[in-house]
Amino acid sequence: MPKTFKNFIAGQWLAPSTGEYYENRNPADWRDLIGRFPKSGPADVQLAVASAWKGFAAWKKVPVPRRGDILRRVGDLMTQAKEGIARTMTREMGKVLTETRGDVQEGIDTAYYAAGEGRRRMGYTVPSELPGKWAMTLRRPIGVAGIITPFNFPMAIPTWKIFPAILCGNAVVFKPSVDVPHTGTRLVEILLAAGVPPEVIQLVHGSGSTVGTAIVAHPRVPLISYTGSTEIGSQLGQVCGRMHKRLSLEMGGKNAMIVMDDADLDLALEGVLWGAFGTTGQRCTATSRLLLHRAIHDRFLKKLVDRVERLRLGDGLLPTSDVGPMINEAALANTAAYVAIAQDEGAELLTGGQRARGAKLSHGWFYRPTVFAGVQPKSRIEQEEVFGPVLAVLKVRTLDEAIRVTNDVAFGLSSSLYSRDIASAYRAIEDVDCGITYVNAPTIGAEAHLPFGGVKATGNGHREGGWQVYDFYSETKTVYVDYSGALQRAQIDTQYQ
Ligand code: UN1
Repeated sequence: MPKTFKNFIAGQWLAPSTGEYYENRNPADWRDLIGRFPKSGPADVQLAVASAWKGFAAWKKVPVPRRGDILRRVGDLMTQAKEGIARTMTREMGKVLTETRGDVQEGIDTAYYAAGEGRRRMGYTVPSELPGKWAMTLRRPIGVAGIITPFNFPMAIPTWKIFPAILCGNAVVFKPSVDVPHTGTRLVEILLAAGVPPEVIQLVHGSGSTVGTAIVAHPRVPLISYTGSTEIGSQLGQVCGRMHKRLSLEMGGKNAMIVMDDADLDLALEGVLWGAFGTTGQRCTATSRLLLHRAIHDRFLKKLVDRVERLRLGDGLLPTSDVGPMINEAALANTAAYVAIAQDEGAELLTGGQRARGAKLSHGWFYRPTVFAGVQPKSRIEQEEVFGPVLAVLKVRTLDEAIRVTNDVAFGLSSSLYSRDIASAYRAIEDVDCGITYVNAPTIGAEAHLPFGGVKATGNGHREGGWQVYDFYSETKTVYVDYSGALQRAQIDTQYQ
């Protein structure tokens, strides 16, 4: 009998007000039913928000280093549970075990970073322009944060948001993707076991259109952090703009890897395989365009296709699998639609381009890793995010042209250059319009203690990771203390006679 899961609201595991549930199934074999999860409604969000404010009232008084201690315990518990969580994640999300282990590790790193930040929540003190007066800043929590996360990093991305939110003293209403509710549940269990007070974290399962919308539109959720599609992000931007909410958006990418003629080609080959087909291409940072210098174009492509054809598709829990399934039927259909678009546009299909079938694959959402060559700048397959295992290859003549093509898309998340020439490397670092540039590494591989995010249609100016994210989850208060005993007027009484 599959388990029926609950929300965590108002300090208890609660059935949804709707009484409705949905089935969560393994994308590698949909006959494997993981459990039934709540299809919550607006009333559940209402209760969660009210409870979170109660949690906030007490939590904001807890000294920040103490909050950090709890996050350290969160990291310890995640370390102990790492293998189990990774298996849970692969079963519900599909990516291979080595990747889900990395995903949990990113959560652990984020927890320990947050623990350290507990002793470093910095304001600053500067001299005032007037005598007998002090000028300084401090950071204050904001209230309740609504956190809405995608399926592709079921542990890492929620931790990027939840850990800094609670370290800063906020309470959280968390809605994980409907595709990965089990991993979201494991995370909340760990937070509670580590000592996060029950009303500081609320877990509300359900769809973006119902639960996500209710969180974003709730007048008492002043802070929203969302990772997902650019289309939904723009809608959230409108609502949050109208309601004066603080909003952090992390959205699409169309990340390019440039391989110059002086590159270490074997290294670049390993890089593109990992960048394009890791997580079955379902990363915002996935390498989805490959820009090959014409001098190495043909020979690189030949090797690439050979290697892509040898990637082994299969259940991510098996050590023999290199690439897991896609997340669901809609994702697979979307990828197939883009393959058709690319073919209509005249791109040359070198390998893949169809659903993978076979004894062990026919009950899962497997799509063959796909490579298109002869892709034209400005074509849809070159411009639009696929979020699947599809790589578009373009031929370029110069670094200038490569940088121009790299930049000529709506998005600006990640980028990569393979070259042995230091001047080329610095050109790319300076001129590529993206939030992240890798030199001699693929477009993926962000680390928890560095800022993560993009420019243009990828984001709205915020960063996750590093210390920058702590600014998003707190307000600055500026404090002036005048102990001179006299009225001193700034800008006016500043002249010494
Ligand atoms: C994403 O691409 O959706 O950079 C997030 C990486 C990960 C995070 C990626 N650490 O590969």
